[in-house]
Amino acid sequence: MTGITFEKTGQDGKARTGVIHTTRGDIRTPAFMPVGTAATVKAMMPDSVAATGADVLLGNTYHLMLRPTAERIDRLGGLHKFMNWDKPILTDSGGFQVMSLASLRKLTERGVTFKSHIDGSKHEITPERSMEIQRLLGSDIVMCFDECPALPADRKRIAESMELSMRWAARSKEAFGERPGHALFGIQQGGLEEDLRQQSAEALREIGFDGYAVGGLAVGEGQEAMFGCLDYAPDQLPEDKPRYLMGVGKPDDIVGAVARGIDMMDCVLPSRSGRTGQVFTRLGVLNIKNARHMDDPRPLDEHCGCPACRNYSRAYLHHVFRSQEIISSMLLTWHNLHYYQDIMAGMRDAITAGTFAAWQSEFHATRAQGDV
Ligand code: PRF
Ligand code: ZN
Repeated sequence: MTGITFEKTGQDGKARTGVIHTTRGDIRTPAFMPVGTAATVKAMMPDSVAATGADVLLGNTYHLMLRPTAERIDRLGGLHKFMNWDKPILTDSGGFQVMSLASLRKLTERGVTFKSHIDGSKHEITPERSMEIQRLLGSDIVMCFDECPALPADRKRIAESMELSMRWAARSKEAFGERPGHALFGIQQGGLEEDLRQQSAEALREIGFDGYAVGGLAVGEGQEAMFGCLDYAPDQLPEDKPRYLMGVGKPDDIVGAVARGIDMMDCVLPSRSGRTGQVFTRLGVLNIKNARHMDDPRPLDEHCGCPACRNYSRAYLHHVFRSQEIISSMLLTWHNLHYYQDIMAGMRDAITAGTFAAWQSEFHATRAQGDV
């Protein structure tokens, strides 16, 4: 009994729709999880994040262990209370962030030691420590501790890394123990090698998890290679459990992943882009910094119901971006997150209606018109 169950309610081709029931509420799938790395989705109040349609947030072991520390968050009543978000939280396990952010990293069978990117202090994460940190944070969905090589990498390196991640997956499961109401997800690795992905899937299935992630993609291989891998990787994972593609992606990556059987995704792109002036719309991407928006009375996207589009012109958004006003990050982040959630809702409805292929054609055709 984990208290977290996945109910598949529809399927159209390989695309699935359903609900993950948790003690903190339902997660409608396909689900996009906004990233709340440092116990905040930057520039957004929690109520606003929920208003965009997000059912679940992603938090990070790596950042929170360094600052303000997992022990402090635990003393203050856990991450949900600390950041005032009462819906589900999924936490990543730390290894991937150590590899991309920390310095003086040393990887051994035991785990990884590294120096903090914040103050240079020395730390260690092992599978056992990652499970302890995620328990102290109180996240609803806990990720196994894994290692993810950057691509391209040679087959030997990918195989050894995958095998290490599978030993760490077994240690993660052991250390996680029994936690009613909390779920543990395994993470498949194996690069772009179909047989290594299959071995990884079998190892994870043997251990047994509440959900299964596809890790090790969107690490430099490009969309075509990623889709090539997603043509088989989700099929290798259990059909009756949620499948989560980690760290993806652009709107067309997300649609392509769902078409291939993925149920959950997370990415900093909509929130980070909101702060750098990059805006995702139905017609494609625009940059609000561009001078052509200076006199434009139109909203970012005529069809969007977000506060930025209902109440403000491109001219205003251009002005506040150029003036480096804080409201610029707030409005653009809100719009981007709203747009991502609109895509997810559109896909869920289309899968339920059995019209996903038509929805996908329409999605691509609208964007191909250009001239955002
Ligand atoms: N493993 C973990 N977190 C991740 C990844 C991974 O492979 C990725 C790869 N895109 C993003 N975040 N634990
Ligand atoms: Zn909008």
